[in-house]
Amino acid sequence: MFVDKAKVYVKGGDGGDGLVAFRREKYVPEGGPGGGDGGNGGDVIFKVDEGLRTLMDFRYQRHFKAKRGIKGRNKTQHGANAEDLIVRIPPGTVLIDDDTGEMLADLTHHGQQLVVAKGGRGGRGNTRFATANNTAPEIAENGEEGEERYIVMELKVMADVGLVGFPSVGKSTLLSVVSGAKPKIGAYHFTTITPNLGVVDAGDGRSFVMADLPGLIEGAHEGVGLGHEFLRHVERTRIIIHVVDMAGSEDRDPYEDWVKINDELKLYNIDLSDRPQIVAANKMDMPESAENLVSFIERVKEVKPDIEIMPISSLTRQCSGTSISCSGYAR
Ligand SMILES: Nc1nc2c(ncn2[C@@H]2O[C@H](COP(=O)(O)OP(=O)(O)OP(=O)(O)O)[C@@H](O)[C@H]2O)c(=O)[nH]1
Ligand SMILES: [Mg+2]
Repeated sequence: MFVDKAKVYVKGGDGGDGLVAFRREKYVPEGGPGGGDGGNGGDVIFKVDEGLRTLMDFRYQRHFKAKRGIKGRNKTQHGANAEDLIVRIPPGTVLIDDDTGEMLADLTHHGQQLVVAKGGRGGRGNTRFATANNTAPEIAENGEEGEERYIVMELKVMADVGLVGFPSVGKSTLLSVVSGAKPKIGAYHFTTITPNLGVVDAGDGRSFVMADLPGLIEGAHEGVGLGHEFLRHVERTRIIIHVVDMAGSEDRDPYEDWVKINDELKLYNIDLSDRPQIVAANKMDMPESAENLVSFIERVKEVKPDIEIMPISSLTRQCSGTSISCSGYAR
């Protein structure tokens, strides 16, 4: 399963306590204060590792605590600082503070990192409290507590191409034809509930990643259906393949479908309206599709004259286009 969301608890290490101690040396009857400072607690750091692709590991391990600093020692020796705890995360992970909902970071590049919970400072030993009036202080500080919080992690699929469209228009079927992926295909809506990724071989030695996304419906930008959950994946794709059911199943009008989905994309994020888009006019094997296609092309071209419309049937694996999008399909 493709896990793309997780909630974890992080806690920086507590600082080590400062020490109250006095020097006890031969021939020095009244040794001064000698308690050292505690060491700092470790930070919890999230760091991007490009070798990771999912948040799967975070389903099993959800608590990340860095070690505490070592206590101060006598003879004014500092306790050691604790090591930071480095947690590896996949590229494309957005980190959100669960309490405030504040987005902390959007980590995309290998090696990028963020301190998600700072370790506490070590407490000062009694040596530091000595003054002219009080040369033998009996006080020392405790180490500060490490920061703690819950963090929501969201992985945005990093794919070159994203398949968008209403439910049941054939997005998963398309992915299964052009890549080795085996997504679930069903005649009912919302068959796909988490994104599926497939690698498409372009035939010239190059390949790209295609993401089959769950179906969108009207109001998705406000969270209707499975709304936001999926739209955020679309944001990360370089090209959108907009799959439209040309048969107009369930009394739908292919042109209206196309307009509605584009509206949802735009309302969610205005930038998505400029994202390159190819229309896959699917289900061309159905009897009513040919006629629908003619008026569809006419109406779409009025709005977007340059858009590429590719008539296909994922069922019979036929494609009447000429570009590489037809690989895997008979012409
Ligand atoms: N006739 C015909 N049926 C198709 C074609 N492509 C897909 N289907 C059928 O349409 C139905 C939905 O296909 P899916 O690929 O699951 O559709 P989807 O867009 O991924 O649907 P969701 O995951 O629910 O959003 C299935 O019954 C498919 O067999 C096609 O080209 N022609
Ligand atoms: Mg699907």
